[in-house]
Amino acid sequence: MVRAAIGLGSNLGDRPRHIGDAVAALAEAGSLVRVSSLYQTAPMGGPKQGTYLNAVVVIDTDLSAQQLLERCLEVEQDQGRERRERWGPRTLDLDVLLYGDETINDVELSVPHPRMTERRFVLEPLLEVWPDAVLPDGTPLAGFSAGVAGQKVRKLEAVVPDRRTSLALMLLVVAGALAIWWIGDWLL
Ligand code: GSY
Repeated sequence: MVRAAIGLGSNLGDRPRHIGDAVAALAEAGSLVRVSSLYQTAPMGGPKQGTYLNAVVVIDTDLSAQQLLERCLEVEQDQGRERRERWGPRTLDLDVLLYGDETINDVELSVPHPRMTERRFVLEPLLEVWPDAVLPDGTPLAGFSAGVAGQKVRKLEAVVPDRRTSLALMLLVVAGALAIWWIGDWLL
């Protein structure tokens, strides 16, 4: 069993859905350890294009690195990704960022992902869910955060009201319904 980190990105179509569906599909490639929040991020490189949503998942998997890459490509294809332009907009992009402490330099797969330390849209969600992640030579990834701090990234907080707010909203709805009923009754 190997612990791996996968980066997810989408800037076309229903972005939260593409990311959510990909997380569900990746859960079947091993056992999900953590899923980061969604991050709204400014596009880096390529032509002028829309804002990305990015996230990172950490999984424990029995798949080899090559099998994991193939699984990622299948998930991208399943979600209708068209590879049109290098660095261009995409419905879904999955990158194997880390695969245990392995360094892989194949034609199709480079791990650790060669540009991960330069990209806040990768580092920030990764460190949220795996704060002590390290490169294969033991260098802590947290050490690269300061260098990417100028890049625009916004963590999207889940909009779940706390108990007091939920109660207040419920009371408001009940009071509104009673008021409508009472006014209706009075008018007739
Ligand atoms: O490498 C992934 C695709 N990609 C992204 C991305 O996922 N997020 C942001 N913010 N910019 C990007 N540029 C490319 S290419």
